[in-house]
Amino acid sequence: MERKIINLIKDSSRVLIITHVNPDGDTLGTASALKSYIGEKADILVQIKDKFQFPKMYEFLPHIDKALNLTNVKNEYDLIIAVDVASCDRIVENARKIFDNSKNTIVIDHHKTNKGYAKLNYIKGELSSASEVLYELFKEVDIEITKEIATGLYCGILTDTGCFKYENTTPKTFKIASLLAQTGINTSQIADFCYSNKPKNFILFQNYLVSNAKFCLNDKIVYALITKEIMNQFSAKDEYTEGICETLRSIAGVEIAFVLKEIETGAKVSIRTQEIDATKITDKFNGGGHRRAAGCTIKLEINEALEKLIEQAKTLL
Ligand SMILES: [Mn+2]
Repeated sequence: MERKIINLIKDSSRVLIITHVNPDGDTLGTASALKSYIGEKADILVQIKDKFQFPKMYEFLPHIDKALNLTNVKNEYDLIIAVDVASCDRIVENARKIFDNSKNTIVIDHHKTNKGYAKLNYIKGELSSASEVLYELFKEVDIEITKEIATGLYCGILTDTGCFKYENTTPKTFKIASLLAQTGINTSQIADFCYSNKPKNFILFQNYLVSNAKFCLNDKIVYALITKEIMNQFSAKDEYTEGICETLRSIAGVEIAFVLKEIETGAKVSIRTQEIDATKITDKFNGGGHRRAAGCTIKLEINEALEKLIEQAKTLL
């Protein structure tokens, strides 16, 4: 399989690497590393939709500055490779047409839910990140991991494991990270690019929400409400809400953390838990996710949605 993929890359004259819509550090890091390997004949496509903005912290990744977007990508490729793209719904608009009409397609991914929608599917659900999957692929066929390739792969692994904190972090993840570090990349600088590069209002907005969080049920439940008014007050972008729920869950004694964000159709909910299965809450509202991190949308006014969530949470505590 690995050989087949590498041969297909070698035999193609124009390659398009597609990252998932509204990209993160894993999809961008993996794309960057893959482009570093393939070289000139490959382009990266970054898809941005709705009010999402390109996450500036990843601008340090090799080749990302020259990435194409949905408006300037053309149908001129004989091989398309989707990286970290769990399903073809995560390829949108004209990019989807280009993908569907392409002679050859490859998926490189680590999402357990990925059913394999390409002609060649290289999916390893047990690995932490798409970057770890690409590392495995390179290793299988003895491709040399240059410093430039390592930069992208390290970024993908670092961000998708939450700095080696999440349950997807295995002894193998550390081993790969160590091998990547041995290429001479500056791991502390990469971490700084990814995590210590936040806009002022991002920190002020998050601190405001944490300081104004409310507790109930003997501090077992904590919640923060993000109204449109608060968003405006801090000129907050959508990505500014990232990480608040984790911060709230990290309080000792807290079992369930909720973050509710006011949207046009009601409330967008993030849930983080300690022992309780978060999907037992989101199932009730047609949401989903993982055992300790899940989400849903509730078509109610934000305070009413909160009431429903607490009601459901009480049955589990
Ligand atoms: Mn990923």
